[in-house]
Amino acid sequence: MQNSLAIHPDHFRQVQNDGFTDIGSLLDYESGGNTFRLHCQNGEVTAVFYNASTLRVTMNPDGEAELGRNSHVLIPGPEETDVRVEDAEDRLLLETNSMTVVVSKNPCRITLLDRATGKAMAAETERGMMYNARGEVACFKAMDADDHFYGFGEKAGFLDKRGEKMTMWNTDVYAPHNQETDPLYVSVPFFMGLREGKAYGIFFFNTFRTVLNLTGEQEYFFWAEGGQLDYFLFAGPGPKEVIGQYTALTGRIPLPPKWAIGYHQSRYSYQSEAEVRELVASYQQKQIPLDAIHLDIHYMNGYRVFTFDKSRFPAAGRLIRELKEAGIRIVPIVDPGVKADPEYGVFKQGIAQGAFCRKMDGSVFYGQVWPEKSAFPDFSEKDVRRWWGSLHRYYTNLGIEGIWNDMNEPSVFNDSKTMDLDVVHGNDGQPATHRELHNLYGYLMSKATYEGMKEEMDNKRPFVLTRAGYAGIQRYAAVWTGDNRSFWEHLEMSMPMCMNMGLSGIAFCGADVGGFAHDSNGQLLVRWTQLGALMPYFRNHSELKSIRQEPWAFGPAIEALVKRYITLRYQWLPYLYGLFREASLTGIPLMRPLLLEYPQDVNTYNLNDQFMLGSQVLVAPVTRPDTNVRAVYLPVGRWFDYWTDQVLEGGRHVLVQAPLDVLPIYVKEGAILPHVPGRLTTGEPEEELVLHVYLPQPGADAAEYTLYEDDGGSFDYSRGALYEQRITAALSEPLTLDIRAEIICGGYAPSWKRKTIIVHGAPAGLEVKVDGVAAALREPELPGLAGRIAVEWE
Ligand code: MIG
Repeated sequence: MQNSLAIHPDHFRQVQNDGFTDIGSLLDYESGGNTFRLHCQNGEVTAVFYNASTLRVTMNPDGEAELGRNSHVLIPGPEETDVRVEDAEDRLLLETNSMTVVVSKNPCRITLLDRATGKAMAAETERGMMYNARGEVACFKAMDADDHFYGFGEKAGFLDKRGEKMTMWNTDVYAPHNQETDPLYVSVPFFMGLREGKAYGIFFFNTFRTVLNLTGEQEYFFWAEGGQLDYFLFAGPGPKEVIGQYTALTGRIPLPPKWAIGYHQSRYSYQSEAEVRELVASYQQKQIPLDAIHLDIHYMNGYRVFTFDKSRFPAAGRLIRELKEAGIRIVPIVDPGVKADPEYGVFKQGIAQGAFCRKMDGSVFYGQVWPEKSAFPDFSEKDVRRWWGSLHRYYTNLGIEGIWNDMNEPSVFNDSKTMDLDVVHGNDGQPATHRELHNLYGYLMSKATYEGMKEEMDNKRPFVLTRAGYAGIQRYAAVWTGDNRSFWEHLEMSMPMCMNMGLSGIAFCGADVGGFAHDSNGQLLVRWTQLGALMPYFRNHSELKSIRQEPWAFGPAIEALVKRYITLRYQWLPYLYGLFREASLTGIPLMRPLLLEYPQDVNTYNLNDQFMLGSQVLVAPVTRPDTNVRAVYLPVGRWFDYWTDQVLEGGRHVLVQAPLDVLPIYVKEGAILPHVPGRLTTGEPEEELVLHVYLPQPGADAAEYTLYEDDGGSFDYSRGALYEQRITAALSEPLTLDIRAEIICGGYAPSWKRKTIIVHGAPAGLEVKVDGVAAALREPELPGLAGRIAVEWE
C-alpha cells in the first residue's frame, strides 16, 4: 500500500528528450522475390512478405536485419509470394493478392491500404520508425478517431485498449489486480486495430521489455528497450482474418484431451493423500462432476520438483491410478526453481550437465523461491528442454497426464522479482541476456514440458497449464490469469481479460473460479461458476489462507446451484469440444467478444460483460451481488432465451431477469447446439446426443452445424480417426423443417446410443423430416415448453 509520499513533487522529473533518430528518407532499394531491402538515410529497413497477407518489417541502424533470432516462436518461414511493385517518384507501392502496402520515400514511412476503400490503415505519418543511442527502438502509427484496439495478451482492464499504455515484462503480481496493474504474467505484443469493421494486426516481434502506448489522440507507438524494431503487419481485412493470420504465424492450440475441458478443483494446497481422497469422496457422494484435482506445492518433498512427500503422499502412484480409474486426473504443480541441494538428483544432474542459468562470469544464478536457494534451468537450450522434458517421466510413470507450470515468469523473491538481467542464456547458439529472453522463459518452460510429456505419453494428449508465456504459448499450454481475488470486480474483469487473450491466440484460458485470494462467498461462487462453466478453462482454485470454496462450502442451497452449473458444462461438452476443434484449426477463440462476430456494430466495441461462445450463443453473466436483473445487448437478429425459449428481437438492449439460479444465455435463431446428458466425468460414455435446432425463419439461410467427435484423448484424430457430420436445417415449407445430416468423416464411431432432435420455436403442426423422411415424435423428457418438440433421429 502506498501513501501520499508516492506523489511527492520531486518524483516527477522532466521527461527527457531521448534524442531518437528517424530512419530518414528512402534512398534506393533492392528486391528479390518477396524481400525488399530499403536503404534509408539512417539505416536499413527490410520488408519481407511471409505470404500474401502478412508483411514483416525490420529496421536496423547499421546493416542487415537479423531474421533468425528466436525464430522458434514463429512457425512458418516466408512463402514465395507474388508482389507487384510500382515505383513512383514519391512512393513505392507493394501489392500482393490480398495486401497493398505503401512505402513513402521522403521520409520512409510504411502504411497499409484498405483495399476496399483505399483508406490508410496502420499509417506512419510525421513519425515512423526510429532508434536512439541507448539501443531503444520505436515505431509510431496514426490513430483515427474511430480506431479501437484489442489483443495485447493478458491485460487487466477493459476490452478496448485505446487510451491505455501497456508494458510487456512477465511479472508475478500477487496483488493488486486492477485496472492499472501492468504488466502481468504473460507478454503477447500483438494487437489488432479495428475501424468501422475493418481490422489489421501488428505483432511486435521483440522479446525485450516493450511498451505499447495508445494514450495519444492521433498516434500510438510501440517501443522496446533493446533489440530490433521488428514487426509483422497482418492485412485482415476483418478481425477473424487477423486472428487467422496471426495464429498461422505463431500457432494454434492443440486439441485438448476432453478431461482437460471438464471441471477442475484446486486449492493451495490439498496437502495429503487423505485430504485428496476425502475431496473425491465428497464429489462422488454429492454426484458433482469432476475431471481433475490439482496438487499445489505441498505435495512435494521440501518443494523439490519431481518428488512426492512420502509422509503426506505415501502411495502417490496408487492414489493416482485409483482416481484415474474413477475418471479423475491429478495435475501437479511444477515450478522452474530447482532446490540447491547437493543431495537432490535433479539439482545434481542439472549442475553436472551445465543446465542451469549462469551469470556472465560463468557462475550459476541462484535465487530464492519456495525451496529457498534455487537454480533455474536454461530453457533456451534444446538440450536443457529435452532433459527437463524427460524428467517428466517421473510423473507419467505415476499415471499423470497434466502439469501445472507456475512461477515461470520466472518469479524470484528479490527486489527485481526475477532473475538478474546479466544472466546470459545459451539460446541454442545465439547467446542472449536475460533482459532479452525474460519474456520467453515461461513459454520455453511450457514448451519443454509439453514436448516432454507428449514424448512420454504414448499417443495421449498432454495438458499443460501455465502462468507465464509469450506469443505462441498457445501451442503448448492453456493459460490462467494468476492470482485474482474473490472480488466481484475480478469476476467481471476475467471476461475482457480472457476475451483479449483469445484474440491474441490464447483460446484456452480461464480465471480462478471463486477467486484465488481473499474469502469467497456463496453468491459469488454461484455467479462465478455460472461464468466459468462456459469459459474455455474451468478451474476452482483458492489460496492457503482463504476460507474453503469447494461447491459445498456454503451450504446445500449454494451447492445445488454450483452443481447445476458444473453439470451444465458437461451437457454442453460436445458444443465446447467442437469449438476447441475449430480453435485448433483456425485460431478463432471459443470465447469471443461480440465485436468478433459483429465488427460493424459499434455497440460491441467495448462490451465487457457479455460474450459469444462460438458464433451462435451469447452469454451474459451477472457480475454484481444481490442483483437479479441486468441489461443485455442483443445484436441484430432474433434470439431464443436458452431457458424459456422466449424469442427476443435483437439490435437493442434488453433488461432481463436473472435470479441467482439463472445464467442468462441466448441462442441465435437458426443455431444448432449439441448437448449430451450430464455425467460425473468426461470419460463416461456419452449415451445420448441431443441436437437443439433453433428454428430458422422461412426462406432464411439453412441452419448449419458441423458436429465433431473423436476418442477424446489420443492423437488418432490427426490420422483420420474422427467423426464429422454436417447438419443443416431449413424450413422448406412453412410447416416442414428439413433436416439433413451428412457424414463428412466416419473415421471414428461415437458412443451415442440414442439421438434426439429438439426443435425450438416450432409452430403448431410442424413436420420434421430428417434426410427426407418424416421423423417420429418423441416425448420430450424435459417439461414441455410451448414450441418445443422432440423427434427421433436414427
Ligand atoms: O506465489 O503455488 O498463482 O495459483 O496456488 C505463490 C502456490 C505461488 C502462485 C499461483 C497460485 C498458486 C501459488 N503460487
